[in-house]
Amino acid sequence: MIIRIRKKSDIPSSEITPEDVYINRRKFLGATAGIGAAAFMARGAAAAEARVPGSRPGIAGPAAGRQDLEPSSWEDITSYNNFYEFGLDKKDPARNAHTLVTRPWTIEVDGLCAKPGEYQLEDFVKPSTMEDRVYRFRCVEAWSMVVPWRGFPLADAIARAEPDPSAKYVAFETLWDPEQMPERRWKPRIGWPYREGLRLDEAMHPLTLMVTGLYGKTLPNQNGAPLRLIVPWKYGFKSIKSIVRMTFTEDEPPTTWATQSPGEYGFYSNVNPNVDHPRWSQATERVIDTSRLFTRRIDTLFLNGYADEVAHLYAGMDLKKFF
Ligand SMILES: Nc1nc2c(c(=O)[nH]1)N[C@H]1C(S)=C(S)[C@@H](COP(=O)(O)O)O[C@H]1N2
Ligand SMILES: [Mo]
Repeated sequence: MIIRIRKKSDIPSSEITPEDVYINRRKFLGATAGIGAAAFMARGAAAAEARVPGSRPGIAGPAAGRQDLEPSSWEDITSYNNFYEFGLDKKDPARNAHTLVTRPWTIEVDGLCAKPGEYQLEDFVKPSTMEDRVYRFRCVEAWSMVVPWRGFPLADAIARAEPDPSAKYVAFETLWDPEQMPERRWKPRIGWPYREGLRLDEAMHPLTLMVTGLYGKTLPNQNGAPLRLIVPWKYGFKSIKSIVRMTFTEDEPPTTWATQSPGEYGFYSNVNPNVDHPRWSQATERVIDTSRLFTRRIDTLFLNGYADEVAHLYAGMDLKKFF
């Protein structure tokens, strides 16, 4: 993965939040602290419409292990992205991903399952199971955000496909269409399409989400519209965007970054402050918040703060070996 270090002088003035917006945002957050995501949802669409870009709507909820962290702003979440198909700079996806055509959208389900087939997005996504969840998000490049996603448990989609008992993993693929995606010069370096995978028990865990929205709104293209994965205890690159295929396999499937650089990126990619990347420490993370003048660093938590929920999945495994 390419690490770019941005100098303070590179921050455009448009990223600096005016003081009055900032103060109102804090007031609003203070007033809504302690209100859960369910209560937020009950307030309905009127509140959702009242949001202005750059403000942080009053979504409060458990960002596991880190209740002190506020959700990152809409602005930060949608303008500081990794989506290499649309360029390598953090600002490129927001600039370029408007060319991605997200309707109609087909998801192919295949491999070891009783109900393979091609699903239209509308059939794949069941609105009745949609939830808002505020999750910590930790990139392997040692930066982090807190994101209010909207989505449904991946377990629901897996159950509908009825995987065979021999299926042990599920693999995902991103759309690869050079006509819509400008990053063609990477073709020889990265074996497109972008691929990811999970062990089936990780995929079935209730924290694992298929995401279609952000802050209660439709997912912007740069964040992986119309359908992306979120696995909150793993490094961000596991959370594959713009998914067109889901395949059940018996063997561990090849994944983009582990294929690209096996010494640096493993299949598991669990957030782990005790296992450093060969080129940098994973013990701390930089909080992305362009409304602040100074960089804030916080300690990285084992399994990104979700250890109580997911550590049992790795019982008896050497996480230095299976990184
Ligand atoms: N198809 C695809 N999915 C991807 C990536 C990518 O380059 N292509 N980048 C990954 C990485 S490294 C991260 S950190 C997250 C970023 O998600 P975000 O832009 O919504 O924060 O997407 C992941 N999913
Ligand atoms: Mo990442």
